Amino acid sequence: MYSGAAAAAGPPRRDFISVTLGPEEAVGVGGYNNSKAWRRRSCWRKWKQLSRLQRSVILLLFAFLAVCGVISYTSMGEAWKGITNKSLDEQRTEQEIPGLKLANPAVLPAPQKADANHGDYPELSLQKPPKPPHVRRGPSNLQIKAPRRDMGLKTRHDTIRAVEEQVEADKVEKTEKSIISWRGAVIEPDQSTEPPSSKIKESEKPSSVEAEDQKEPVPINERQLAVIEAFRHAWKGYKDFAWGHDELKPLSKSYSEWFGLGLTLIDALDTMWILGLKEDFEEARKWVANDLVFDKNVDVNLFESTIRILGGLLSTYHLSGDSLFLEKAKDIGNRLMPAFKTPSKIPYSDVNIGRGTAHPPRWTSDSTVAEVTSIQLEFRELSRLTGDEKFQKAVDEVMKHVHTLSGKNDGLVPMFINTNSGQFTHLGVYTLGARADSYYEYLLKQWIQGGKKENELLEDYMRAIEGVKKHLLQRSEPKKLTFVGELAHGHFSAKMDHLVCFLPGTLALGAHNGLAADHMKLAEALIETCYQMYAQVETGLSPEIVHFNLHAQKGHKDVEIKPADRHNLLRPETVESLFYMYRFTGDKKYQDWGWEILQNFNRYTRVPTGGYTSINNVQNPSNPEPRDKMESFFLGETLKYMFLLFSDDIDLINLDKYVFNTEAHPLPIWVPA
Ligand code: DMJ
Repeated sequence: MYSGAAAAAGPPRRDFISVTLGPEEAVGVGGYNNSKAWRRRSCWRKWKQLSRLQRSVILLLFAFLAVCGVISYTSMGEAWKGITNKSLDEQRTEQEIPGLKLANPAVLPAPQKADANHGDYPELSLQKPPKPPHVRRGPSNLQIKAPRRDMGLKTRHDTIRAVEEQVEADKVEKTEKSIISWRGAVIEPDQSTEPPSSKIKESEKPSSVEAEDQKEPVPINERQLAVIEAFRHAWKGYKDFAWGHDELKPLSKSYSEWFGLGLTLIDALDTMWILGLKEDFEEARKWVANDLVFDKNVDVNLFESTIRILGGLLSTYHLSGDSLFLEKAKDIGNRLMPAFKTPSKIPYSDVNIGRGTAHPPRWTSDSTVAEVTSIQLEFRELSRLTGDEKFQKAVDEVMKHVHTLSGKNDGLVPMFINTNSGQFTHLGVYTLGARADSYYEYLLKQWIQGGKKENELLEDYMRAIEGVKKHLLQRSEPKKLTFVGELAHGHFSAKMDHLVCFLPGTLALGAHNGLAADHMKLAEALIETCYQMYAQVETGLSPEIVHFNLHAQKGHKDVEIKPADRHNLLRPETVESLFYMYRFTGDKKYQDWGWEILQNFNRYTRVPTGGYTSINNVQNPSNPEPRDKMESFFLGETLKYMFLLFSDDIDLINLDKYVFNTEAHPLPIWVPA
């Protein structure tokens, strides 16, 4: 049977077992007797024939095999138990994630804690899918969805691809939805626009666009798409070269800082919302959440930071319903308050928002009249939202004080006011351009914002328009364009800033709100003039300042431009007024004029690598001399008003529900509780 080392050389030693099969026992040799008795007898005989040593060795061998058998049985039992448990785990996993099969369960790492190594293999964890980056109020289509649970978890790569595919699918879904159903933002006034006396409770905050989403969507048209394209081009430049900085320098592919507060990004937030650029909005929102810090040792201009930053944050809060923007608005609002700590309560021009100190410009203790009287819409709204009346009190006091001041000329105000005495300075110069412009605009708009009850504001506004008619209106030659000039110590100057082109829009808004019908007539005449300030120029773009011809001269147009005034800063005022005019008249010529202007911006100010630039010479189409700067108001105002001008949807920022601040940030009109 078994010969052990029988093959070893030399005679067998006694220590070895030698088992030899006899010929009769060999299977297949001779006859085969398979009876049990014979086999039992035969085995016993053999056993007896063995020596004692051989028997002991065989017994020992059996004992050893028996022990091995027991040991291996125990470990097989464990293994069996393990297999049984694993298959239970698999069953549980199947229940949690239907359809999920682990390709190779034995090598999967044990489930980790949510925060352990999550950057590497989040998708391999059998825990819940990751939470979305933030949960926010506002339209559901702006919220970031968590990955679907039924994606299947095979390999890390597969899972990432699945997530990417889902994101792509969501993108397409979002884009399609935005094009067909985005309506901009309208809030229900009775939910969110009570005057400041009643503090807004958490539950009463704006419901954003939900109610409007029920309405039949108004499709976006070709011209609006062109504005979206222009915005995206401008935004690309800002994103690529100036992200988080104040202004893009599109030619040098860099940026400039003014306050170091991401001015362009904040100014553009509500434009992105209105244009339906939700992904760009989300990205910018993240910057506001993570990187916008006001605790900085930096001097900011009170007026500019109020209209662009505070105004931008407040309107974005209203449109999106996202409390992040209100929190940031409160922060900057509080930090600007030291400006009002002056002997006269007329605020200083500059505030250090980190140190909490304020001061006038180095060379004077005067502030600009337009600046101290064009921060009211924003601070009043901040009081209404927070229930803290200090903001409104400070700015109302300025208006009340200015209302009583002497030095006006039939409602027209000088350009400077002293922060110590509270009196106008540099008397005798009157303009509706730089340094005075938005004083007039905010008289009307505060009156509208407050529900048309604050009579002093209306009085001042009406008187001022009479003053404009009496002292500043003239007609040019040869086309007899009505324009608004300036008055300096009794002398009329036929100079008109492009800034004055806010006036037709404001006059039209007043007429729409029930003021004198002749305001609308004047608005129609003035918007024609503002359009001619573009149309009569070689590039089709307006210069910063024009001088009108009062006398017909052969070969001369109405508009003359001085070499120092030839620049164009991508300003919004004409487009702004075109928007109001179209809203209130429905006359398509206003849209056509705006379309021409957009095309000329594209022709002469668009920088191929991203962004638009202000130019130095609107009279030279072959070299308009790019200035290498894109002002934040191009995105905050100019393109926003373009988009609204081309829209036929009066609910896309309904002018009976919203009033725009002077930086084109819409704020709600208050209605009585
Ligand atoms: C903007 O900041 C505001 O519109 C302001 O009222 C005037 N200047 C620029 C745009 O031209």
